[in-house]
Amino acid sequence: MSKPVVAIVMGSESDMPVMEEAAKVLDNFKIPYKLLVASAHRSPRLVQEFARSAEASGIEVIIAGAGGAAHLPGVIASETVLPVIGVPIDSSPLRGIDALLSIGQMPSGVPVATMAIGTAGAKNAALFAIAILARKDPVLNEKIKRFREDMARAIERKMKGAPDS
Ligand code: RP5
Repeated sequence: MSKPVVAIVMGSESDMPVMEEAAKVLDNFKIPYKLLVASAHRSPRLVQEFARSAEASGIEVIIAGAGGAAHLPGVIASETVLPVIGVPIDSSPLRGIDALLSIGQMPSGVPVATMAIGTAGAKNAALFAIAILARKDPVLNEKIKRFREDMARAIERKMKGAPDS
């Protein structure tokens, strides 16, 4: 099996149902990835070790999902220059609004790309990671174009079958 180029990190095992959606997209595009549960506050050493060694281990993009105070993507970004894509998880009583604001409001100097809350964000995080990888992979770039075309065609087909068309 080829070495992972994307890492999907999440703050808790309870984030897995959302973050699995990112993994499924990467599977469809045949992108090798690794999954890791590491919490910025419960297992900070693990997060630090992962982030510091990610670049040298061949990872090119990091997707980090967390709920609540959601400092995981920012903490990872503070320890690596790899692009970090944050996914706010709707795991708290505030339904992800807290995580969205926390991940989105990174002070200047250390960026985190912020996706939508929940499964849409997880899927888009994977597509965004693929778009980054595709900048130096023309075959992957074509796959993204085909994916977009297929998406448009599926909607067009549905509309053609709809009563008023
Ligand atoms: C965050 O706290 C995790 O990312 C998760 O979304 C949330 C709740 O974690 P658990 O209490 O379910 O482990 O750090």
